[in-house]
Amino acid sequence: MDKRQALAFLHDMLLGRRFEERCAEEYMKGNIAGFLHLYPGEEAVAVGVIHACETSDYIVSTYREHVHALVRGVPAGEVMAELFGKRGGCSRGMGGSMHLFDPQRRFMGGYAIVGETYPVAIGLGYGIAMKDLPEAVICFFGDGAVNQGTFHESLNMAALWKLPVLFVCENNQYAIGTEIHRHSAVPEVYKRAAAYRIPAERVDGMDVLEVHRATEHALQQIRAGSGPQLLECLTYRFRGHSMADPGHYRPPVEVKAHQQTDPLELALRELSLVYPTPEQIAAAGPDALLKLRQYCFDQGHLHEEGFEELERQVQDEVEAAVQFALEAPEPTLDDAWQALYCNRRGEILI
Ligand SMILES: Cc1ncc(C[n+]2csc(CCOP(=O)(O)OP(=O)(O)O)c2C)c(N)n1
Repeated sequence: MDKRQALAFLHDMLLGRRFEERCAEEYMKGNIAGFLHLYPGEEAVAVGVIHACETSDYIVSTYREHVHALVRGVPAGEVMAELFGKRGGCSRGMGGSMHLFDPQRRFMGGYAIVGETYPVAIGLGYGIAMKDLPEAVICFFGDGAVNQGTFHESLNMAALWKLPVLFVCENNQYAIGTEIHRHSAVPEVYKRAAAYRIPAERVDGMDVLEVHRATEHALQQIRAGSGPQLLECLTYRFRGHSMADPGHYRPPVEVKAHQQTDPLELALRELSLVYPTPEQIAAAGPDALLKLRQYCFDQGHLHEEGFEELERQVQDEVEAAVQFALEAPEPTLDDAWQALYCNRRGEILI
């Protein structure tokens, strides 16, 4: 990977982390209402996958989608304004955190319903196949979404019709408080794709370079006309499921312990249900952001001062996004009507 690309990855991962931390602060201040699902820990997936896409590809995401939108190029101010419910938001303030949209950038949501992303991706993929275009659809979903009926229906159709869809499972190993081995008879998500003869790979979702490589490879196959692919990215969220979830179900050194099989370790996990402190999380790793920073240092792409400069630049971007959101006007009643029904020409029907 060349320097320009490595630094672009680092910038986007850092922006994703700082943006989300700021969202938590703004939520506590009351500037953001409703549900808020944050992404710290999982940045390598969004950055690795979306940087491997063309601008003509479509992205369909979940309710944990702020960073997907940012990496796709939706301006941070428009994402923040949407979370604030303001008119300057990318969904004109009427979608909120779980419904970010930017069709111009082919960012097709933002969905609150678990398993809702698959049929949308299938529809987009079908449209591309009918027109025989060299485009693809990225369909993000969580590990908890693989037990929805839509998963199986959509994989079946995608395989049958050879649709250009890359299914990307962000396996952070929890569906709210339920660990994957407690909700899934087949906890290795990538193995499920075999039922539909869809090629699948499991990668370390904490390693942005690996995610990027695997996505590039899968997209090459898709563009060559071989039909859908599935990528399972093993990752971990550092916070609770949402701002309403303190995550008390997670044992103290979870980040370190979750892949260990030592029975003593497992017993301790059962006994001590205390949410890990930020220090424990930082000490335990692996943190994809720190890993990439070290890679940039080792390759000579960056030095300590350069990283500090990047940190400042990202903080400024986040600050500007918050200012934009604070100053943006509220949506009007007219805006609400306009968002209901329209025809293909955008004319309001009610
Ligand atoms: C159809 C449906 N059922 C239940 C819910 C409530 N719910 C919201 S998030 C969630 C867990 C999903 O976990 P996962 O797919 O692993 O995604 P993650 O939150 O870990 O990113 C559930 C059950 C919902 N939104 N939609």
